[in-house]
Amino acid sequence: MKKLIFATLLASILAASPEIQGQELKLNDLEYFETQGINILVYSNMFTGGFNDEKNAGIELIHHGVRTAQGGAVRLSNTPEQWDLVPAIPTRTVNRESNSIESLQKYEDYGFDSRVVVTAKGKGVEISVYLDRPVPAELVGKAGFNLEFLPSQYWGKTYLADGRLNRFPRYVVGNTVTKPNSEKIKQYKGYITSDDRGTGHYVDPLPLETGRNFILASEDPERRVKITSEETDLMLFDGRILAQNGWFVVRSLLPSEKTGKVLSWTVEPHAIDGWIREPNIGFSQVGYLPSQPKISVIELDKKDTPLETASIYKIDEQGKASQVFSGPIRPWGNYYKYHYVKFDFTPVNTPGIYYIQYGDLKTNNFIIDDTVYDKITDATSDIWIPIHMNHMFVREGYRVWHGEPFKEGYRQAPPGTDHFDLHWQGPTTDTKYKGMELIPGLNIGGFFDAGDFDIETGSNIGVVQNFVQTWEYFKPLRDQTFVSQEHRYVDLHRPDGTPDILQFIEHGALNLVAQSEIIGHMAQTLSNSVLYNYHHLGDAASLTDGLPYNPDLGPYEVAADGLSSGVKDDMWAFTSRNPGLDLRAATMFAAVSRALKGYNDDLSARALVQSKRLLKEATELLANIPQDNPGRRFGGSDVGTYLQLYISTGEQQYASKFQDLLWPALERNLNFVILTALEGIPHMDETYKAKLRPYVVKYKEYIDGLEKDNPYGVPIGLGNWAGSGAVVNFGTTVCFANKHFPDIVDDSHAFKTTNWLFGCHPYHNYSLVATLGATRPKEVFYGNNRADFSFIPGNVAPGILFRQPDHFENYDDWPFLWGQNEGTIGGNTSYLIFGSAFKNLIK
Ligand SMILES: [Ca+2]
Ligand SMILES: [Ca+2]
Ligand SMILES: [Ca+2]
Repeated sequence: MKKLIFATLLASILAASPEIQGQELKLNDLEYFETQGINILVYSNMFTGGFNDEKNAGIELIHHGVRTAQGGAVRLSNTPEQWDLVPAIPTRTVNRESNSIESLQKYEDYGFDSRVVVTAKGKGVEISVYLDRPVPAELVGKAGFNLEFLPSQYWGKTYLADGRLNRFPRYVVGNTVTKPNSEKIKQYKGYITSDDRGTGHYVDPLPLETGRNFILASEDPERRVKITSEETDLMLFDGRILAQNGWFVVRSLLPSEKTGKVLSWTVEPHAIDGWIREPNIGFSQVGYLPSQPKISVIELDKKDTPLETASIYKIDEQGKASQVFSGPIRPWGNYYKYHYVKFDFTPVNTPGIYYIQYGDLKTNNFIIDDTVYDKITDATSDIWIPIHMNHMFVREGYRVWHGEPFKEGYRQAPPGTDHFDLHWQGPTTDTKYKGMELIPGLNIGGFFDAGDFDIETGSNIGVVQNFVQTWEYFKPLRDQTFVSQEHRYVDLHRPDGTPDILQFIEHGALNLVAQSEIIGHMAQTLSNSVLYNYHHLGDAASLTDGLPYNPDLGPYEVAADGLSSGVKDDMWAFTSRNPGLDLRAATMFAAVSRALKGYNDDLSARALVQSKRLLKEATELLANIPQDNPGRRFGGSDVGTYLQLYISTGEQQYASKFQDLLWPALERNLNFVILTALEGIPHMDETYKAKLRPYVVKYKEYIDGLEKDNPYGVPIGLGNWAGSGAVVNFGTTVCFANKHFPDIVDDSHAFKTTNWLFGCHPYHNYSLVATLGATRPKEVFYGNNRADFSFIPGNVAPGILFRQPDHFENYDDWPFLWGQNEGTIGGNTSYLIFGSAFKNLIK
């Protein structure tokens, strides 16, 4: 009876509420369709072309706070991959009268134009495709309209196709056919993403279902979407058949020989009545020092009403929780999509286990103790970095992370090569080697770039410089890794009597010295020659067959002596000379020479020889570059290069050059250059430090300005690669500024960086570092084990990615967006410096 009264009461409330009746999608001021719980974006984010289809563009759906669909566009295949063609979208017109957004989509290779119009229609949108001329004959049966759904948000859930019951598969299992390559739509720049094993056929997935009415996830009100199509069949495909980063694709083919409105879908995402996004309570998952500032930033739905107070509970040894602190919630304001408030619990300073209670929500536990930061770099230095040692066999306990990669070495990249990872080989080789000739001796040392397996020379130079800096500033003697260059063997968690960081310096230097000695200057990169092994997921040692390519053999043939093969999979050295890069290498070699003296005297001496030679040659080459071409003048070298040259050589000319470049650079770009300026202090005289002081004062104004810019007080990047790197750099700068100018920059600002990295940031509150110290680190990263939805400990994710026009995001159930989840050797060694400087600061 009681229940009945309640239900009647509820019904009358519902009937009276205009909120609940008015769930129609509206075109808002930011030019997307919106109702509470639903955002439909129409080309707010474009296909960039750099890496083609990054699964980050097109018509997108943000459904109850999660971006669950993207890629809505006219496409030429069932389940497009990263290197499949994407349409150019030169125009996007917002029409407020008709509540619609219209775009022109062009495939220039085929002279094929279409118009996609998205119109708000009740609780959903109508998506229509218009053609002025029929689909070109070669694209009939290929051109269609696609919309892609995020597998991790739909697997395990049901879908209905014209009433037929189905379930989205957790792992890809589906049917395919093969078709002659002549029928395949060419890929970006003619590259081919798969190895057809000489069959001349490509794989084409078949649909899981076909129908006119689809309902996705009937049982889940947060994910339910209804899609209906009037004239054309809807097909559902599983994009993971061709590529592990594929999505579920809903698709209709465009009809042949028709013009006008040729396709019309209605897409209705369900909106939960009165839905309000759960607050995201940001705090440090690694914990806090008793004495440090402790401020939680709470991210709220703009429709949410902030509470007056929040509390801290302490958990005792019997597991009993009791409230030990309550404090006011203070407003900060709106920042993009959400509203932010802060909760300061600095007075809580007794070591122990705690959680935050905000209304009904309680966070997971965190620790307050003097030791919380002691281990923040251990996973990075003990695990992530050694796993990324190239040309080595890497073991950990029972597990082999990878065998010895690239035993066949590297070949000279042919002149005039334009590469898929944004490298190129100029019109000449700039070496004594001919295109495709083996360059012996390069398969030694070096670090994998990131989630891929190439050696980016510029990045490796920076990495070795980072290691030397860490060594010279902080002298970490930590030894948890066994490294045998003789056996090309690495074993984690096995001390061998040598500080690991010296072994990392040596390992990086072995490759870079080899480049300089053998090629005569620095290569741009040592990278893949074929696209199907560039996207390799798995053991790096199986990326190539380990045998040198022999043109006398047929495809896939192995020589009778077993020493060569007809597989054209060998890696290439891209060798176009860049004197700016050589200059950076010269400074790094000088630093290496200092660091390795007494540990590896031979390599130390060789590094010094290369340093002097490259310095002389690069200086001459740079002098001959026309002065009216300032962009080319430094070509990768920078202010810091001249500081390092001065530190290494003691020659006054480099100190002068450093200062000549430094002061104008500080005027132009204070925030980026000031760290280099601070690093110069121990090597310059007192007047230098005095001259630098006003810039540090200006930097302090910048730090204060960040407090007004965003609720987290750190520099937040809005680019296509999220901004942890800039936050790490900010933290390192604060540590160095505090060291030299403690009266201007106090140490409390450094905690903004640890807070951000360890969980106090938008979208969720997980630690962005795959580290052992956090209660709740992120669970998936874009490492080379990403297909296993896993991570490599110590990785720092780029983190919180901005999507136009107002959405911050970091998927923790989908590793495949590199701009959110990939860690790089450059970024992770920068984190090593920050962590070391930070631990030094709090000592
Ligand atoms: Ca790379
Ligand atoms: Ca060691
Ligand atoms: Ca090979």
